[in-house]
Amino acid sequence: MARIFIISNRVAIPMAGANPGGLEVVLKATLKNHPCVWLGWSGEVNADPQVATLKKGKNTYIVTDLPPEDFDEYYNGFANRVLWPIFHYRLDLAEFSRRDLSGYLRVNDRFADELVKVLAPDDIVWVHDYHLIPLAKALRARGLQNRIGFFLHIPLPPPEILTAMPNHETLIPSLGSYDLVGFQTDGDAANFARYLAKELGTPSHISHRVSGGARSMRIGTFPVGIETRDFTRLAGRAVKTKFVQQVLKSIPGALMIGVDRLDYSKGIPNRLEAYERFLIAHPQWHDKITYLQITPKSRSQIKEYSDIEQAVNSISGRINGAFSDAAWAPVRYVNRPYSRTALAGLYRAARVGLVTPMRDGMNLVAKEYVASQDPEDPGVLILSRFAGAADEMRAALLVNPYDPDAVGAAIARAMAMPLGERKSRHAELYATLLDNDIGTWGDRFLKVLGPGPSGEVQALSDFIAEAS
Ligand code: GDG
Repeated sequence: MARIFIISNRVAIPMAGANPGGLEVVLKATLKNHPCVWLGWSGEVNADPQVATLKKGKNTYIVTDLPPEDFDEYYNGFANRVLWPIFHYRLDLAEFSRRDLSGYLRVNDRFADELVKVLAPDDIVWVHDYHLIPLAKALRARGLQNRIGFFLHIPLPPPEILTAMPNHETLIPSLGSYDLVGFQTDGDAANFARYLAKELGTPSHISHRVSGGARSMRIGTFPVGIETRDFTRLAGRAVKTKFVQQVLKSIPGALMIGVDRLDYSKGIPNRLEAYERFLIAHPQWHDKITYLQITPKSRSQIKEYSDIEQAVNSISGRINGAFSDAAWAPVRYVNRPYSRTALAGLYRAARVGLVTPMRDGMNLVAKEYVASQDPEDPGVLILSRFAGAADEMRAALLVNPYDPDAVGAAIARAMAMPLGERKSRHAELYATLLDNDIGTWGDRFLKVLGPGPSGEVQALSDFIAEAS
């Protein structure tokens, strides 16, 4: 039986009692339904890097350490200081260095070297995210003819932005070495198609030859979802826990919640400013709303991430300084992670879910918030139009995160929304989530990647036509 090789920057090795990470949740059905080998970085930085192999059930996990220079140049450098900001439309934050690019290519080569040792000819390879764009090219250079797919979890910007990235001419076309490249939204896929048409002349240039026949890359849209029904059940149980009840007892009035990694793409400072505008414009809501922002730290070694931390501390301090009284503070800003159960319970308890990234591939928090609600008394989702999730979640209050007055007005609207409207919006959103449950996402991608014709992938020319 063909194995599925999953390749990603980090590997979520299952351990008893551990909280499943984002990628593990997304890949859960694939890991359950197929024998898989998951290969990636162990998370350890080690001058003498070790490779470890671990078996759990029918799945195998292969993790490699990174030496310090690879960690700096590949992870902190090219992946998170160049690709992450540029793919989130933030050219102003990109810090390019040739050294980082060569570290990035070196780690991709390192992963390719590990893979060729273990891949059999009929294994299927599924590569995840921006850390590993040139991996298929590295594998093809080593003579591999397996089917190889790539899924980008983050947005892909238009060619007008992408072409400002030094060395885009070699990096982006290297995606042509994959058999299938998947995106979160049609807009991302269209941006890629436009890039290829503009930079490479005609779509046919993306075909490439491998010995034994012609192969051409296809592109498709595969929006990531969540385990909707499981999450609803979890939230229903979790809201009754002592922890969630204590949180609710400790605040006067309604709870509004935001949950994001501390990242500039998530728009936390803009969101706090919008809340400040709401508090100024609607004094009647003072001490009737508490905004809980849960924000685990991430990538702390990168300067832009410590800058955002300071900005969020300072704005939340300013709001609390200006509006608090002895019995009420308008903002609770928490810098630590919580368990998935605790989050599910808090989502369910929250009257408003505030999800306003400046740019986001999908945003699973928006989907988790909706899945958590009690259908008889649901809360209201306020969602940025620049999150991939906005394509599907049209019944949310869609907002422009660059317009704090409009986001402030949406908070007021959500707080005052009558039960009937809350229920009908929630029913529509929930039906959308059920339509695109994560249980089928991996199999859909693999079916399209697998041999044989498939009607699910649009022709490149369709995307170009849509984009123009
Ligand atoms: C990338 C793309 C795309 C958050 N805090 C805690 C915690 N979380 C969980 C959330 C959610 C996940 O982390 C975050 O997912 P997002 O989708 O919101 O964002 P990224 O991490 O940026 O993910 C994104 C995603 O990939 C999937 O393709 O949607 O656009 O950027 O599940 O609940 N989980 C726990 N404690 C926390 O404190 N346990």
